[in-house]
Amino acid sequence: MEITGVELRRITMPLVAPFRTSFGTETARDVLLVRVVTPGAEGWGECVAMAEPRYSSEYADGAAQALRRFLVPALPRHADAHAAGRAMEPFKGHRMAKAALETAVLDARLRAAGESFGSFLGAARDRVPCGVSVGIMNSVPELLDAVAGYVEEGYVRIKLKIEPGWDVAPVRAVRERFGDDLLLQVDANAAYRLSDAHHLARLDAFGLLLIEQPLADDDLVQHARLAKLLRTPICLDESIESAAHAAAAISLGACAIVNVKPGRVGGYLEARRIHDLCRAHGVAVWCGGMLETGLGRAANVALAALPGFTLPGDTSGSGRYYATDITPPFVLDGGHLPVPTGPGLGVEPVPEILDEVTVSTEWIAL
Ligand code: NPQ
Ligand code: MG
Repeated sequence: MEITGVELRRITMPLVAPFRTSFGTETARDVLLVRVVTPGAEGWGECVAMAEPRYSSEYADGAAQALRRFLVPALPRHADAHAAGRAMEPFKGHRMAKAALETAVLDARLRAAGESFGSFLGAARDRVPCGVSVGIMNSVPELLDAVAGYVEEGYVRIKLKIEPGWDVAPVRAVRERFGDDLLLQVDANAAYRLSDAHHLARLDAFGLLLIEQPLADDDLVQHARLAKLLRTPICLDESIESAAHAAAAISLGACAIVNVKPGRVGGYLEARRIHDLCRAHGVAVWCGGMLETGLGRAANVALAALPGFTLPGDTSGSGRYYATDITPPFVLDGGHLPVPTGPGLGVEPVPEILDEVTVSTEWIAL
């Protein structure tokens, strides 16, 4: 497959409501899109880096610079996704930037071949159950209203964002209001210390599916210590940037569950390796979310259909974040999203909508 060039496109998407986590409040999503152009087809990749390096060290402007300066120029003119991955390997880090380019190459290739992402990755089902991530709110009544709305929409699992000062009380309130059958989990985005173990153990009373990334990104050893002090299973997100990290976390006993985000680990190929590794070790995985547009969402839904994804993901409907998505929207049906079946991602941006949200474009000839 001959790649003639790569377009970097910046878009800004307003969020339907502010989304607050332990690392900050977002009101709009600043997204970098990568479009790979070949004579037969074009392919899209969505870079999940935030505008500011708060979730991880990557950020959208930095990812764009890594792409234009190093990653795109390293692409062979004739490349499939594996070759693209190999060509980018000499450059350290910048996994979200690499993931976007690899995804765009893979999408172009699959569209040309008429094969879907789901088929390529090894999807085992045609729809996936969906959870939703609920931000930190100003009050418990406000939170209960938000959760009630999502339960009403059919979400099969609720994830509450927590931080010190917003943990036991909101979890207790949601349990009391919605009962013990609601699938419920929490995500701290690295906001606690090991010295908070006694406090976090109070969450054990609420039958949570898991607690996600309670401690610092770079501290597998302390997560292993914490795991011994909690009954709630630990799930790692920020800590796992590769299959090697996942292997280390599993052998240390740092987690019982892994949140797989293709952007965080450098792409869908590495995400699939983590899935395979975890499955072989009996470690459950689920697909995380980074407020993707329909492009990133399509690929995530395909990934979430792999057999080892045994827990509902943060693969919410488009409407969870955006009033108008750049693709035809993903809409929940009985708590599930359908795995796209068309070639490649199976969805395309709507040109007029894409134009409306575009802030800049840049063409890099190969
Ligand atoms: C998580 N996502 O699992 C992340 C964190 C996150 C759905 O909870 C802008 C861009 C804002 C990416 C806020 C969910 C974000 C973001 C939170 C990612 O930890
Ligand atoms: Mg998380």
